[in-house]
Amino acid sequence: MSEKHIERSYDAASQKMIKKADEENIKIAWDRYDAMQPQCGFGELGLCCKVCNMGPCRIDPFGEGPQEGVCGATKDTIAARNLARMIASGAAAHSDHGRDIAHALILAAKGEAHDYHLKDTEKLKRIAEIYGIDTQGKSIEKIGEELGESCLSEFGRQHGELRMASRAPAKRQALWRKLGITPRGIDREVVEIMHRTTMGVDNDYKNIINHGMRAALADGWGGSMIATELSDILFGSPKPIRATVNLGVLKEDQVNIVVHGHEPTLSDVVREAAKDAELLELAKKYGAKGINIAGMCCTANEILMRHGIPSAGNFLQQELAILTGSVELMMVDVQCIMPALSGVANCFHTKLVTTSPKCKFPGVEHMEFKEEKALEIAKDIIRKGVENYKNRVKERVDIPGEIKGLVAGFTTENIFHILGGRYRATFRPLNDAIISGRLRGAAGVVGCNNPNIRHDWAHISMVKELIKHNVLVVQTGCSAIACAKEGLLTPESAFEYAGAGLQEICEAVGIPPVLHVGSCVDNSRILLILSEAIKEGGLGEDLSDLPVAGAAPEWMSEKAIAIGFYFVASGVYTVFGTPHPVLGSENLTNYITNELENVVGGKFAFEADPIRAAQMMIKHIDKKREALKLPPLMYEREPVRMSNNG
Ligand code: SF4
Ligand code: MSK
Repeated sequence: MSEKHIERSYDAASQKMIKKADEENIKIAWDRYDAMQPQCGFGELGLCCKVCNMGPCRIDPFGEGPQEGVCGATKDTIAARNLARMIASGAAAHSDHGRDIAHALILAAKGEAHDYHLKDTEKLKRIAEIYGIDTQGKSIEKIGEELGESCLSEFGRQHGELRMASRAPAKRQALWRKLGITPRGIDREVVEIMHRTTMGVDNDYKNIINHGMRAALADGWGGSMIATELSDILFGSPKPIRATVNLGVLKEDQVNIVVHGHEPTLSDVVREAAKDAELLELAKKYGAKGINIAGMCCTANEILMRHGIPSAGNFLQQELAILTGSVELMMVDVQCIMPALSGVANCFHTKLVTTSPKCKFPGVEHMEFKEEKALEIAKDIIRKGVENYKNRVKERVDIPGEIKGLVAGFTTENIFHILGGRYRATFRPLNDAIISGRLRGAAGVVGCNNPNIRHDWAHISMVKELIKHNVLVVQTGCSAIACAKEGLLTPESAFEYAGAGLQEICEAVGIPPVLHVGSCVDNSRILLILSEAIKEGGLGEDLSDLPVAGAAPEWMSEKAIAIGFYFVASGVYTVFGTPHPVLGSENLTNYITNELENVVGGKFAFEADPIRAAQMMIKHIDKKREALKLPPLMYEREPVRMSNNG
């Protein structure tokens, strides 16, 4: 393996496929990234504006050229507007996902989508209560329909407050009200960003960002939370489940179908359809031993968490999966789907199929998904994959052997049960572990991959450093998949990597030191875990009192910016690997990385070195422990190193 391939990814399976791409002269994300160098400095610093036709305008970062746009906008205004628009896009993406799930729930409840059933009826009633729905004497279907409609109305709500935001601690809600950033309607806050940031409206960078936080909160405590909760109701709440991850989950002797994107609506039935006797028979006819469904990105996380369907990898592995030469069909829905996929698929026999009216590619077959005919459409898609097996070129098949086991499927509710034991569901043992100093605190490590950082390396290095210092880690998205590939998402990994206190807890309760809580919208689960910890008592009154921190070490998506802002606006210190595009404005940079702490209790930091970033998070956790007057940590020594079988 050459230096170049090793430098690009930490993951051995990916290195092999990157090498193969090189040998076959197939351009993939890293090559396109290199070809893009040097990237636009104005864009990187947030100093380019094209919101009106007097522009585009750019501010000279060296102070020698123009310092104002044609309209007079300063670097502070321009950079803040650009950042706020990133929040708007990210919040829109998550929330539109939530809207689609609400729509699917209504169809299922009305009996118009026969392939779906309301699976978690207990949660249905609990969430219905939050929406003030009287459940007495009503059928499950009626409650489901009313809840779906109530959630849908949250998107267009014009007055009042989002109902889900009432789940935050009282002190936090009061602060949001005082600051005027309690989210009203989900769509409303996103639209208002677009209004404020158009030419000639909001020129005060702080005012722009404060509204950005409101829209981000509408995502985390609104659209994303609706997506998570209604998915649990419709597809079943996850439970801890063992599964496998990495390109090695693809099978040499089976039809491989990869489901990629974000939404669980189609992938959940694809999994069902793959068991169809007629399709299995057809696969045999073509010489395949079966039909293998594997996930990619967050669609993978959705079906991994609920059904243990293997994950072929994370964001930067989508092209690499096709490069194995073993994928008959890749089916995509929405978000994080590289436009380059069609070109790479054309180099192999792989069929790419789009399924959402929101996501089409020129020249790529579109098989539109409709909830009303979910299973039928899923079978049609699989059939296409099965029929494509005969076109597989055996000599080009090259599946890296790397594969790891993991435990996924943790949620706010089941952590509650696991910790409290069988008879008394409670967060008490978690709070007590932190209060007594056995656990230092907790961290959420989430987000994407980005060719500007060695693939997976930052996630894995950061998480190892955190657990070594007795910080319990919760993860979502591509970050969770990265750490799963390193074996960190198994209970056994505690013995190898965790500090002594965390090790004790993992051993006593049988959990991994790194908990996979789902897809990107499931970051809302982390908000609720934090809220439950406050409710349990002994760790302060507000989320900003908790000894916790967040991070997105390899972020690339606008959605990561929205997530970052809803954590910061909820009071959480959050470290990003590479900076937001704001460094061209010293004022804006100072506002979000410094002053914001006095406003909302949380703030951002930017640090590319994952170990240093982890240490910054640990320092912050220790600062919070001190403020809570918690006793010193029980274990400051290095972790006990034991082999997996010892
Ligand atoms: Fe230039 Fe102002 Fe128009 Fe932006 S809004 S493009 S800074 S004139
Ligand atoms: S899929 S948003 S690359 S985490 Fe959610 Fe991964 Fe980031 Fe997409």
